[in-house]
Amino acid sequence: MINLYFIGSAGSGKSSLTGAYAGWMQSRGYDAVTVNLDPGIEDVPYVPDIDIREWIKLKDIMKEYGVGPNGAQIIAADMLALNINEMKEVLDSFETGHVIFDTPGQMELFVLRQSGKYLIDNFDNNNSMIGFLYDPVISRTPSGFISLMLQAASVQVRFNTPFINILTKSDLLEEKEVDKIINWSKDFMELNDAINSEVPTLRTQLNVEFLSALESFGSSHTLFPVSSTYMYGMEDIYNIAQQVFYGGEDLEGKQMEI
Ligand SMILES: Nc1nc2c(ncn2[C@@H]2O[C@H](COP(=O)(O)OP(=O)(O)OP(=O)(O)O)[C@@H](O)[C@H]2O)c(=O)[nH]1
Ligand SMILES: [Mg+2]
Repeated sequence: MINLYFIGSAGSGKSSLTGAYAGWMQSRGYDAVTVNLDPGIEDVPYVPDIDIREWIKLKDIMKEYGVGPNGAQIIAADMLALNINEMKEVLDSFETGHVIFDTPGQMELFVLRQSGKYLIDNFDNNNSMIGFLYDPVISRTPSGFISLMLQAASVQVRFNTPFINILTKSDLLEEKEVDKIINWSKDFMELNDAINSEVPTLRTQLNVEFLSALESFGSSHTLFPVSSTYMYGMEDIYNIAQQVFYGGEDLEGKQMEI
């Protein structure tokens, strides 16, 4: 079983991608289960098979603890850990090959507080993978792009699982802009030139060594452009997951054939 967690800054497209990717998988005849881990979500762009709101509701927490929405999010994040066993039981009943997790909007609550890590570890860390989402609007400038790289690195340090970097909503960018961003992810000299022309004063602080440290840190930073609206790039996510866990053999595809 592969557990894929979509993690990214608020509004980066996690919920839409969860729905789009699950839909793509189902259209190919692959089995996939979706899990909503965001207790504050209101309009879910898919029908979650498992939904944290069955156990935790943000509005109830606000009432019970007399806190606002932000305080309630923190309490909800900590409460997540208490419901893991029950969620796991429901999940086991699906007997599925793929589980797609939509994580909460406030990324740091899932990434930094103990319960996110506890959840990933308990849902089988050996088969977990993180899809880190790069917001296209932030990725447009070299400084924004580097900030997201740093964020991705901090998520990787925290969870230490295989990683795929995804440029979401790429339909919002022009094709040449997408190419430029993908190039930055592959060629650090280009990114270095770009940041130096954007912010010349950074030349001394944020130099080639800094970028190459980031480069050597991750196995790969290559970004894969996707669009949940136009349903493209889904195959890349699937192929990477197959490669990471089954060495490139499409085992699930084979099972389908049998
Ligand atoms: N054009 C375009 N818009 C998209 C795409 N994916 C998501 N969006 C839009 O981006 C906004 C945020 O998408 P969500 O999927 O809710 O993002 P999220 O990361 O789950 O947001 P939070 O959970 O609130 O942090 C919504 O208005 C979506 O309609 C895409 O591929 N293309
Ligand atoms: Mg969401």
